[in-house]
Amino acid sequence: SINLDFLKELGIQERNPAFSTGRTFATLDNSRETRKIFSPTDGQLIAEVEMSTQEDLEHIIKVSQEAFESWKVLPAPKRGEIVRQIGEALRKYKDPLGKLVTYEMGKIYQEGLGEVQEMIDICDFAVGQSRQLYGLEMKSERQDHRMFEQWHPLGLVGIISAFNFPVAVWSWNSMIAAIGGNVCVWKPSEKTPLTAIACQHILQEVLEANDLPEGIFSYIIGDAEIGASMSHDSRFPLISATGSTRMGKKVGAAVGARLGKSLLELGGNNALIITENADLEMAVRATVFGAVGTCGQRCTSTRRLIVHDKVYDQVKDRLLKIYPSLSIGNPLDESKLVGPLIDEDAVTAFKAALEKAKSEGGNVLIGGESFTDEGLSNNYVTPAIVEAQNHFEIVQEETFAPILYLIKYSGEVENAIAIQNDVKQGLSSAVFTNHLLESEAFLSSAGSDCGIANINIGTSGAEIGGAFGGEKETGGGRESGSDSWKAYMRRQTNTINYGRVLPLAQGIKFDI
Ligand code: UN1
Repeated sequence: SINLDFLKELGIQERNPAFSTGRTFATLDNSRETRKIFSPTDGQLIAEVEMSTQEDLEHIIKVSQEAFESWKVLPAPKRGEIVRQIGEALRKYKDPLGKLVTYEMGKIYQEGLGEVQEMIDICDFAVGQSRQLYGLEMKSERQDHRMFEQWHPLGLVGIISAFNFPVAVWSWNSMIAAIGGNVCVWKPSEKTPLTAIACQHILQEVLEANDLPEGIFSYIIGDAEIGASMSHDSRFPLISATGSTRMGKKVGAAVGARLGKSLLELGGNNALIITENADLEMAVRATVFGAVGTCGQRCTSTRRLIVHDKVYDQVKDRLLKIYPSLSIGNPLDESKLVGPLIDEDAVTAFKAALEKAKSEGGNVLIGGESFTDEGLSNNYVTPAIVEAQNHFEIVQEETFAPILYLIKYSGEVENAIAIQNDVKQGLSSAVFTNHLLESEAFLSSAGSDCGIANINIGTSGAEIGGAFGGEKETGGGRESGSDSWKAYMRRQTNTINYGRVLPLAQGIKFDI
């Protein structure tokens, strides 16, 4: 049995409050519905959370609206200073928070730590960004006129996050939104509420030390109905949602119906291409991390491997040697590389996908079984490799599990790119090649149609400094680095006449 002291260190109790507006947490209330959170690692009950009601949401919105009035006028670099302190606090709690990510979500501890590192990195990034919320200056066509643009905060930003990156994706959104002067309401996945509550305890320290008002950072534990209420509510000018395409279509439609803004980070169906000019050893390593890392539950996970026929057998043999040696087991045990799926439904979906692949003519080469060992939950599986065709219905879908579809191509790299692009999703993509013409073709406007396109790097594991997101059914949103901050701001164009006459644009004469 493992030492659960990290739960206490992070403020997790047996029963946890339904929401918090920052420093203040809702008082526990026995009349509330609760949800029991079991660890996917060992099946043990970790804790219970109370579920929020519509009235709670209403309360949080009111408090957030009030907080926005003071937060938006605080100079951006001062907001950056708060985020700097949050980054420091996260450094302090990196180990316990990484452990909780692992215990509640099931990714291996190295990846749990990596996720907290992404949070720390985005804090550092946001601190710098807080002094760089640049607008452009344009040259006016009129004499003695100055024209420029400014970026102002939007207001309440609703953040709906997924179980697979339970804390990092929230931090990408909230830290960037916060330096821009917005206030954030976070609805974490109901599968992983404890990591959100732990983050709130970490924030609480910083909010208290700086005597900040309630409502700058809130969380609300709720089901899909709470998410839907947020999406329909025009008091949220922006909803940022991460999850399945099915969920994103609902959120996008609800927000769109009120002409609000949505930032959508949805499913991927990411391919890695191995050309005849690839360093095969590197390509295989990247493939394995991409396909089985996080047990295939990243939106950037490698789902399709498109291999040139000249090296196909070699790649296949190599993968079939490596897969049986992958150590599966408790992700807190640092000798393991593959942890569990999030829950038993995910195991069922994994097996159903493999059945569907077989029925469409796919050939399961390895894996696809449940994996059991003493002290483990029922959520462990052996990662699968399936020889398949790109047009299979199941290959066209994102199954959030470690299934790698092996697809053969021949001839030029353009043929592989055509296969890669022939899915509805457009998040991440990669090619392994040491041939300049192939890599340039892949990155050209006729190449990969994804938001992320890598050369000699796998599909997953993006750095926070770039804009993260994808095209087509991935939803089009961009989060994290580059100029993603603009999504959390409204642009205002300003023209100032410092002359003594009133010339009209376009040379229009209008003498009264
Ligand atoms: C996700 O799976 O939702 O690029 C985010 C990656 C990570 C983020 C994944 N940095 O794989």
